[in-house]
Amino acid sequence: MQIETIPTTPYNDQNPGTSGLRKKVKVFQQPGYLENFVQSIFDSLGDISNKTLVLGGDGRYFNRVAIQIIIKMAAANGFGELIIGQGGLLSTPAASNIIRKYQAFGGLILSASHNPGGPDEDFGIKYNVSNGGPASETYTEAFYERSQAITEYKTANLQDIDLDSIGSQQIGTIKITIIDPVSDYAELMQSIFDFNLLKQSISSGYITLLFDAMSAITGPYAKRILVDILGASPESVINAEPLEDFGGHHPDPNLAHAHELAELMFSEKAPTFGAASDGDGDRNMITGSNIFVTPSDSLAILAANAHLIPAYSKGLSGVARSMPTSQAVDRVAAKYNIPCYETPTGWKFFGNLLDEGKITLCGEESFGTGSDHVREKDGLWAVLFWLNLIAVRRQPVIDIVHDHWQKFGRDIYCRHDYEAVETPIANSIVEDLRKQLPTLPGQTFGEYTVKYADEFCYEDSIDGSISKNQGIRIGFENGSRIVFRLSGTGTVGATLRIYIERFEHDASQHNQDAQIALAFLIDLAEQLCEVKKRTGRTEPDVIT
Ligand code: VG1
Ligand code: CO
Repeated sequence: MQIETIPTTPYNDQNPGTSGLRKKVKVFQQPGYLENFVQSIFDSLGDISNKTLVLGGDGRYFNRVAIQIIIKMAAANGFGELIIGQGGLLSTPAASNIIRKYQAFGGLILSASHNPGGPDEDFGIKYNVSNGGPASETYTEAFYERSQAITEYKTANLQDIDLDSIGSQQIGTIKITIIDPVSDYAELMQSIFDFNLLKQSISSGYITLLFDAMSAITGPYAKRILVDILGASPESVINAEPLEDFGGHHPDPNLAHAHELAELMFSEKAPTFGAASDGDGDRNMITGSNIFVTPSDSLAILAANAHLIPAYSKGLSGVARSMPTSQAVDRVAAKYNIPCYETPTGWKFFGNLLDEGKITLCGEESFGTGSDHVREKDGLWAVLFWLNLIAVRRQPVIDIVHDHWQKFGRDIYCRHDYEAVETPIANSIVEDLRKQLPTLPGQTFGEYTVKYADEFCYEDSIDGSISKNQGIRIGFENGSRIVFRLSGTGTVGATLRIYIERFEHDASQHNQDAQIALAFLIDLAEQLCEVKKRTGRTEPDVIT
């Protein structure tokens, strides 16, 4: 195996965001761009000689090309073994599981998650550490810093590897193992949920379901688990073939993008349960006949019912949610007398809490839910959790949700996204909000009096690290909140996210449409940030 050292010069934009480095494919295709970033990661990891690296992606355009490049670089940099998903495929939660199960040193996951794919769309790459979770900011800052000073990268002069044949081969100093991307994950799911009960509920017809894989990575996982193992009909998994461009759609599970599923769930032909996942399989959208479950409510409901699931029957050590996620799960934690943590947006902030056993479940408003079984959010896990719940409680989704609201009250919630806003405008919106913060507390708008107005700063209780500027929060005396933050995953301009919530205790008011119930706060948010006025837009691009 001949190792070559290739001279290179830095790119100035290799700063990872909320979840890895995401750019247009064309950016990644520039000479040395991917190589620089991968070498910067390898250079920042300490001793990697003879270590095992897991490698796989969501199958989007450029996945296979990138994998071949990384294989050669991993070999040249001294890794001892590569574990790669067949066809270069691994969902994000499956990669997390493989890293943990095979005690790998880390993993590279190639994905831009819910962002569209194709030659003119997005690609991404992130590094996960040995606990299976996304690298912390200490690492990602080191990767960026290294990328600014890089002068060369190493690659081995190898033939392309056949990614489609399962098995191991030794090439020079490196062993390359191609694995079935699904089987370890399917085994893990069987160890968590009551598969016998699920099989019965499906074969008896009590549960009918539809899962939309959105032409992304979860197709093969859903087919194996839901159809082959649990016996659902083959038609219950739609868009099951991973496509390099996701069929030209956004592989983002929400009512706007998973419209085929959404339409069916609100029709007379609706099955008991409907769900969708995203590009890399870590998100979930949960629906039942005539109801869409907001991710914040879903987290709270899973927490309140976890004792009904075999793996969580002993109860939860604690729960956590990202800051903009609604406070619904806080109410469950208070009732069960378990700790509830509030972290910045992004799964990497849950890692320490999970590793230390402080929390069992955690989630984000952005369709992400997970537990201590891996160190990533997990779309199909959430789907199976809900199915297991329906099977145990023998209640439709709508009743489970309404019961929950009855018991805990409803945190009416929505998020408005303004995408591809010109960066200077987005920055000035945030700066002007920042300037208003000291003047807001004590001010009253209608029936809402501002209790606090600040910028969220997180101190990790385990390692003491501090993450500043994690979103602007305006909290009211009655518990309502408006949160503003800029996305860290977009690739065009800036995306402003506005998160709005209000608690409603009165059960007679629970069945309102969130946009109507939150209309006053939605207007107030505009009054405070003026995004419509400054951009000339009349509506958000996406409402979830
Ligand atoms: C978004 C979500 C965040 C999530 C992140 C990665 O980040 O808001 O909750 O963790 O995507 O999800 P941002 O910075 O754009 O708001 V995924 O499914 O892209 O790995
Ligand atoms: Co994702």
